[in-house]
Amino acid sequence: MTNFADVSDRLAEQAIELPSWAFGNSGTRFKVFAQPGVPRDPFEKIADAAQVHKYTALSPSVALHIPWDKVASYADLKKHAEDHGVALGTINSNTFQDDIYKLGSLTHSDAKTRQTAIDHHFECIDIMGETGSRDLKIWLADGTNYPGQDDMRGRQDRLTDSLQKIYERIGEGQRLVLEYKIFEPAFYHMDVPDWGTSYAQVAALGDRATVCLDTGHHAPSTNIEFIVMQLLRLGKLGSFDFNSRFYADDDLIVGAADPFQLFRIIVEVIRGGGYGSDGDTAFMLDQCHNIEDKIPGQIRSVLNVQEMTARALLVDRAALSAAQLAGDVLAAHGILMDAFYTDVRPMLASWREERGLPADPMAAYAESGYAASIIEGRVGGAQAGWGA
Ligand code: RM4
Ligand code: MN
Repeated sequence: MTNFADVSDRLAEQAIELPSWAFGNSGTRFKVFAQPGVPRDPFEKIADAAQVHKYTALSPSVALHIPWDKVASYADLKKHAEDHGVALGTINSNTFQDDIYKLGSLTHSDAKTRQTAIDHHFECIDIMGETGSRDLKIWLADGTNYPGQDDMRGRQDRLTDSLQKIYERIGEGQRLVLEYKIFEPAFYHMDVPDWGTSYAQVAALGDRATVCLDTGHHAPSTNIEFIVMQLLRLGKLGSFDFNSRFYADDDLIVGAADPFQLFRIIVEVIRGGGYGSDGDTAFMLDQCHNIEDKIPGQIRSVLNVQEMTARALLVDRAALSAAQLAGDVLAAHGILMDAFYTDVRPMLASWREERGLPADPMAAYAESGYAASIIEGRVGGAQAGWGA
């Protein structure tokens, strides 16, 4: 197997973007449990996200969701982020919470409604100019609940047209990233349900349009690493939304439900040239911490990604290729499993210490007193959550 020492520099290339919304209150359609100390505005969300980076050096940027993270001055928010040692990252659009979008946004049959949704994306692109963000990420809730409700073909054609208009505004050095999701909130059909649809749409746009793969957005038992391989092969894997799931879009801590799947995905990212300085596939989290504390929830998540990345980097590629070419099924499988079963936690603890980081970021955060300080300090105002 590859030595840990040989991969330690590659681990330093890791950057995992955090979602601002992971720090606000969230829940299910049954209940949102408020937590004391939760941020009341985007500035406080950034401050919390910076804590994750402080203890792990893994999360140098924070994604914003518009309008949830609307502020009077994005220059001030950018400066605030930089003062806290992080940058502002992907801008996520939101056309899933306004009444006018009940029957769709970019796919809506009414041209005025479509234009309102397109204008929202123009606003997001303007914000990207101010925040210095590279990516506009689009996830659409568009779809139908009943067979016959609307013309799926017409909706797809309108989507192409709307995306084209948005893409024309995307600047040099910026990207449009289109996320897919199999179902929810629409239950009969989604207008962007799978990677193939997302790929077809972004391929028609051009080089600066790519696909976002959210690991919670597939049917159970989908071979996600195959999709990773294919999109990288096609040069279209723009980003990941990492989270884990037992059933549907559970948005649980990355690697909690199936660490082996996370390993297999990262193996393919590395194989396909999407990791670190090899490529430009962005690693992001898209999670909600409904019952656990949010900052440690995010620390745990980035550490899980780092752990599986370390194991994936340990795969002896040369030996694996040789075994594959020789048709040695069991040897090839064994080489992969040797890396997966390696407990890299002690090595990563030393790796952190060598870089002036705490060996145990979870413990260091717990001992820091930050949680008590935000509970004490953030009184009054309205806590952030979905829709705020
Ligand atoms: C969606 C999708 C998007 C995220 C929203 C909050 O299910 O995963 O990426 O922005 O949720
Ligand atoms: Mn997502």
